[in-house]
Amino acid sequence: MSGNIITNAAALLDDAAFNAQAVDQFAPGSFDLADAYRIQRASIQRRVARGDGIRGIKLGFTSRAKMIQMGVDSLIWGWLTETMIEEEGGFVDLARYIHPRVEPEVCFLTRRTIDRPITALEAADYVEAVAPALEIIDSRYRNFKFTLEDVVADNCSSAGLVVGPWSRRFDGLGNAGVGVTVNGRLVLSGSTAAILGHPLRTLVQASRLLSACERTLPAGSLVMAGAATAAHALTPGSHIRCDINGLDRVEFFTGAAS
Ligand code: OOG
Ligand code: MG
Repeated sequence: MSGNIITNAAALLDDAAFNAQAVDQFAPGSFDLADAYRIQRASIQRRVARGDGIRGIKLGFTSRAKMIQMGVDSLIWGWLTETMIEEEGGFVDLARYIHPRVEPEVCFLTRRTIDRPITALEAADYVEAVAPALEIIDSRYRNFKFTLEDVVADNCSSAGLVVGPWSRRFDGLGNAGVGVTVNGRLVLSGSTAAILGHPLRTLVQASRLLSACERTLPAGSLVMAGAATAAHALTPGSHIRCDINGLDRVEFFTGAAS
């Protein structure tokens, strides 16, 4: 694919995110997966050029529930930046988003630079702390409709994240109950076991994906492990809370409809 097409697709998706305006998916076969990651990288570089900073990475489709909801069955990854971080316990302005959905996640804070493929046995050693988190995903494609290549180019629908209190309690993380309530009503429930069998395995996958594209992740980065359940559409005037057994809880509010 010519560099020009990559630059143009990156600009289109970056503008769509910046202006919270949906765009059509690309015509099937417009680009392959390798080019989709090039488009993703180029769109993130535009953010960075505006003064945004890289804070870590996210994994997507690490659970069957997510793969089934979105009809995509490969693990994907994208970048998390400073401006995506929403205040825990605060108000999230939905006007910043197109058609936001929320999903429960486990977030890791890394303790060492990930600069090579690591094994499952090593994974815990790379973690400084773990927190319950809520990811706000917001596909830039109309109707949240995309192919694997489309969603990768769109930085895996990354839009916002709310990270709860950090903890160093890792036992129980392999099979912890996960519940999301909206205005006190349970809307999503599952287990962290749904995330590749154990959320720590996402670090193994992340290390392989990073190595494959010759990138490293510095210590002190965030790694979002991917949702344990399907995602839930966000509406104004809501209190969203996620509880993960053995970890704390994480919550935020959406503002009133304007
Ligand atoms: C793509 C992002 C997937 C996850 O946790 O699996 C993801 C999407 O569903 O729009 O963030
Ligand atoms: Mg997610």
